[in-house]
Amino acid sequence: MATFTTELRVADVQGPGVLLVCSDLHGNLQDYRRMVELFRAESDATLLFLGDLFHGPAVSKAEWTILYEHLADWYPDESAQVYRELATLMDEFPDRVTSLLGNHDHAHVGGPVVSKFHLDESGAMEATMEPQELPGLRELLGRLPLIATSTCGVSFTHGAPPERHFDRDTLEALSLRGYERVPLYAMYRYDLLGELLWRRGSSLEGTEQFLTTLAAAGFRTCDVGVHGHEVVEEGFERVHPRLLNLSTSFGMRRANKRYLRLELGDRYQSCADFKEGMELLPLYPPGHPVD
Ligand SMILES: [Mn+2]
Repeated sequence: MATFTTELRVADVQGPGVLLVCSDLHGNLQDYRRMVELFRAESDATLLFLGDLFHGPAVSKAEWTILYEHLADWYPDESAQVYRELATLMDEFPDRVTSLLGNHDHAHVGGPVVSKFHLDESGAMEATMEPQELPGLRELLGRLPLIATSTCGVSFTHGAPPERHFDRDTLEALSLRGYERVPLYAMYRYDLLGELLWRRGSSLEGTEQFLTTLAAAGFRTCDVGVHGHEVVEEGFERVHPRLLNLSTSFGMRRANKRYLRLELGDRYQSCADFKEGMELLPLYPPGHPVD
C-alpha cells in the first residue's frame, strides 16, 4: 500500500500504488475538493500538495475582471475551509495525505509576512477563523515536511531545488521560527529553508547537485525534481531534463490546470518521462462540468 514516512522534514512515498501531486492551491476550495475526489477514486494512492495551500483573492468577481481576467479565472478565497478539510483528511489518512510547507504557509509559523491580496496574508486569513482553531492550524503547518522523495525516483520541493550543500545536521538544526525580519527578496539566498520555500528556478547542474546531496544525506536516490511556487500558465514546464515546474491551481486558466499522477512502481528518469495524458493530467478534463 502506498504510504508516506517522514524523517527530518523529508517525506518519502513508498509504493506500490499511485502518487497524486497538486501544487499551489492558494485557498481554492473547488480545486482542493477536486484533488480529493481524484484521490478517493484511486484504490491505492497517496496525495501530496506542494505547499502554498492558503492566501487567495480578496477581490470581487467584478474587480477581478478589471484587474486579473487576462491572467486567470476568478475564484473566491476559501483558505480557512481548505485548512479545515485538509486537517480532517490528514486525520483520516495520516500516512497517505500530506503537504510540503510553502512560503505562504510559513508566514503562519515563523516566516516573513507575505503580501498578495492583503498586506498581511496570514493575519487576514487567521482573522477569518475562530481563535480556538489557530493552535491546530499552527500545529499542522509546523510539522509539514519541506522535501519529498518517492520510490519512483522523483523528488518534490515547494520552490525550485536548492543549490546549496546540506546534510542531516543542517536538516536537524532547521527551525521554522525566526524569519519574521528577513526581507522577502533575500529569503531565497538566506539559508536552506529560505531557498526551499522561495527559490524560483534551478539550473540543470544545481538540480543534479540537489539530488546528489539528498542521496548523500541518506535519503532516497531520485533522478528528477518537481516544484511549484512559480506559476506556469500552461500548467507545466519541463525546465530541463531533471526539473518539472507544475501548476495545478493558482494564477491560471481552469483548462490549463495540471496535476501529476505517478506510478510508484515505475521509475521516472527525466521529466520527458512525464507524458501528457498519462502522468500530466488536466485537473478538469474537457467536458467536465463547470459549476
Ligand atoms: Mn510559493
